Amino acid sequence: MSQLVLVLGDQLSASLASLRDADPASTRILMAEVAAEVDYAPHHAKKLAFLFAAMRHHAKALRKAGFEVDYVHLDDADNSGSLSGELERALQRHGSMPVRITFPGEWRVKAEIERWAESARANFAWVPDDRFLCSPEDFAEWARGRKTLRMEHFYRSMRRRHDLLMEDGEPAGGRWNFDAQNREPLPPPLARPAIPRPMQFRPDPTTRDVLRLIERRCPDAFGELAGFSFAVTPGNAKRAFSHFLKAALPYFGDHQDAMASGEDFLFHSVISIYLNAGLLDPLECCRAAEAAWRDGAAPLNAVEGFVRQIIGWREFVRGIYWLYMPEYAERNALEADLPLPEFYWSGATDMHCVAETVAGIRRNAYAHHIQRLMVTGNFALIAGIDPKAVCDWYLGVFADAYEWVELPNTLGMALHGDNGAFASKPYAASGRYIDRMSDYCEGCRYDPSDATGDNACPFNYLYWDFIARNRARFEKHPRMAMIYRNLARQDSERVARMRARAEAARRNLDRL
Ligand code: FAD
Ligand code: DLZ
Ligand code: SF4
Repeated sequence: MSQLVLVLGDQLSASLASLRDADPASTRILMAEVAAEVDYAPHHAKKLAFLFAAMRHHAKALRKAGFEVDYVHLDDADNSGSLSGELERALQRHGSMPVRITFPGEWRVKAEIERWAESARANFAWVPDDRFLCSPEDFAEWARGRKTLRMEHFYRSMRRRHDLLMEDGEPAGGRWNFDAQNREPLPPPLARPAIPRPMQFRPDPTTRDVLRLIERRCPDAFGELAGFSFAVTPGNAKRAFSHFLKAALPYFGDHQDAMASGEDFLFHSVISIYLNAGLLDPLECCRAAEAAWRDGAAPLNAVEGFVRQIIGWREFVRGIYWLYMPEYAERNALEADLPLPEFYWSGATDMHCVAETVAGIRRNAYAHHIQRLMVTGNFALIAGIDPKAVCDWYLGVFADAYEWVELPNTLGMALHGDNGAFASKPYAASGRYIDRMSDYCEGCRYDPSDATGDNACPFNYLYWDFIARNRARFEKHPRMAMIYRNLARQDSERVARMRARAEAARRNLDRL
């Protein structure tokens, strides 16, 4: 053999850069289920099951393509427990040879492997991960000299570069962004389009082996393993995506920011889990969505919104991650320090919006964007929860979470803990926002229109307390001036009552 290629758990793409031109006759592949990767975050049982089942299916496909694959199972007796340990063992088994790995998605993994390569004096090289449309180097070039990094500017350059939704050099429909049309709450049940379910897949014998492994080895893992129905092969992931194109994309735009009780997915694609592990290709998904618009099967506001999330936000947050890591993960600009309430795990809170969101996450290892941003994220922001604890939770509980995408979204977008590296102002909101965008408040013991009474919605007094608490930071911010004028207009006794309520609540958030 002339080279060893380690394929990581989120590198399950048929055309992975490190393997694209590799000769199966002279390439040995290593894939390893290891305890260190299971334990570095409080992983949801369905995330572990998804990843290991997809890894095992991918190993089979690679063998079918002619490669020798060393596949290390989590419960193999001599499993070393870490990726670097498995690299070491593989070289001992097969003798010294060059090691190639596609660039990883997490700083932690990069640092571990580089440490190993140095201490083992390995002949080692990273191969750029070209499954992303913008490399960290290109992003750094784009960012150089800019006073502010805004997704919208980046997104426009990506639309042009990849000729997506463009007509004669101009954005299709004459506008770059149709977000203003994408904020419709859901109409009442009889007046709304039927809400489809994401496509589900029955576990095959390989996946059933993994489900038994997770039950046995990770009995205390967060979340429900029962009902596992994710796709674990590229073919099935494509089927799930085609189903989304037909059944949900036409409504994706209008109701992108809506939330509803009992509706875990609404019109979202639920493809991040597949994109991030490599089962789907981002550009192919965008081209397919564009084709749906050109064929008249989906409106432009839906397709533009979808494409923006993928070539805009997804690429942009990865650029931010590699631009600022490793210092980025240490930021805590708002000096938030409260522990994460227990109800983030159990869902046991009277706040119906939070209880519904956490119950959905426990079931599915998934919540859609507005639940992540405006319910669990917003609560953590206005209550002042320690960003490290919040980020750890987000990294574990979502099946699509890898640090390159989780960290900028949580620390930056939701918690403003990066001091606004890319978000112009904090996404803080009171219960009125949640009431406008959902039906959660109808089933809640708290009252979204009350901020001081016995049944006052905690989001209301925590919101105003957050605004008052951070006055020195945000008062001069042009986009927050109206909020501070609003605070100044309020009766000072009312503000004092809200702040006292918030202070009491912040002493024991689990009472809410
Ligand atoms: P859709 O709503 O159907 O969107 C289509 C695709 O666009 C998604 O699959 C995703 O690939 C991409 N996308 C949309 N928004 C974003 C975004 N803000 N950043 C990056 N990609 C985006 N996404 C992850 O993939 N992994 C995470 O760990 C993650 N953590 C998040 C944490 C917080 C606090 C917030 C606010 C958002 C987070 N997101 C994360 C972004 C977003 O919420 C998810 O990508 C989305 O909910 C996935 O569901 P979907 O596939 O149904 O997305
Ligand atoms: C998330 C995860 C888990 C749970 N387990 C493994 C594993 O056993 N082996 C592996 O190669 N990768 C795993 N991963 C993904 C990595 O932790 C990490 O997020 C990515 O490799 C970063 O690119
Ligand atoms: Fe959430 Fe407040 Fe509405 Fe209850 S009243 S669901 S706590 S926003």
